[in-house]
Amino acid sequence: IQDSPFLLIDKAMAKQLLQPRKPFSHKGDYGHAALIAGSYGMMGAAVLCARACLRSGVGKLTCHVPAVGYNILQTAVPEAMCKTGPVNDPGHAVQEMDKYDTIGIGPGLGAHASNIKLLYSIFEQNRRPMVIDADGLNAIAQEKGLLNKIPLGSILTPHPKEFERLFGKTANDYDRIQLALQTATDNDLYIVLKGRYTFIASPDGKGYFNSSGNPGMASGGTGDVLTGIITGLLAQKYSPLHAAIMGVYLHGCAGDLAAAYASQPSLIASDLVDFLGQAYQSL
Ligand code: NPW
Ligand code: AMP
Ligand code: MG
Repeated sequence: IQDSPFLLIDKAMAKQLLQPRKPFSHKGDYGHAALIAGSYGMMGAAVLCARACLRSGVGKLTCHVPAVGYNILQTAVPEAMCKTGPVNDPGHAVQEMDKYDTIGIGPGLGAHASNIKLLYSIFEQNRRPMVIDADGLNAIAQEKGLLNKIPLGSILTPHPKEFERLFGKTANDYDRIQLALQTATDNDLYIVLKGRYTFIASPDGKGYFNSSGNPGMASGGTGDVLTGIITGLLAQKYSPLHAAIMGVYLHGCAGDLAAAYASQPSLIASDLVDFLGQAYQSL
């Protein structure tokens, strides 16, 4: 077991990684994150992602949403700042993206052809590790040239279907894990392959299985919450590996606490945000 490249993410590991708040710190010490998320009909994904990012402990958050989502975001998440393009523009304003500590992109963006141009622009402006999820991943699957433009050390968070769109079909779970490890190593990326036991493939060839979480989390929006948490941790200067480990553990732990408080069937993605504080407290 000692030589196994696979490690288990449990409470002890998360506890070891936890960065306590410093008494004389201020919001500038906890990073400024940007989220590029949401579209007409999927502003819920942006709201969940933003609320999770804030609850993860980020110092400041700016959400880049389409103009149609401005009132929604500002009302649902008053703690976040908000940027939009011109009214009637369905896209996201993405100037000066180098001023943030990190960026999370993808939840609820929608399947627009313009996402490809959007990602090229972000990757040109920002070379720091960032988080890519959902329709951000789908855009890379469509335009494979984007893969080697992703900032090194970035974190990709596909569910199995998104993984398949990106890297192709595999015969079984074991092959998928091997492909994730190979891809992480070849491209210097972290791949968070989501599922019952979420697997993190690290570019050094190590793999990590998360132990927290439950099937109550098989419900719309829970992945958007994970993206917000990991983005917030990256902004707080957790290394990409530690942000991914801490993120998946806290996310699953919040799910377990929510299910214990009520039930698995009734669990909704907002509950994960609401129980994130208790997940931190449990460490
Ligand atoms: P099936 O057919 O259900 O069995 P998509 P999405 C499959 C936003 N959201 N294991 C699944 O299979 C997201 O952020 C907005 C195996 C189906 O074929 C995205 O931007 C919300 N297969 C956008 O919606 C709340 C699995 O993948 C396909 C799998 C689309 O994201 C919801 C579905 O995946 C949502 O988060 C698994 N574990 N999981 C909002 N409130 O605004 C999925 N599949 O087509 O990428 O759709 O994941 O819903
Ligand atoms: P997404 O499909 O992007 O909304 O992501 C779903 C999230 O819920 C991921 O973080 C999964 O790991 C988690 N999840 C989904 N189903 C289960 C399950 N059966 N057990 C534990 N976690 C799950
Ligand atoms: Mg998702």
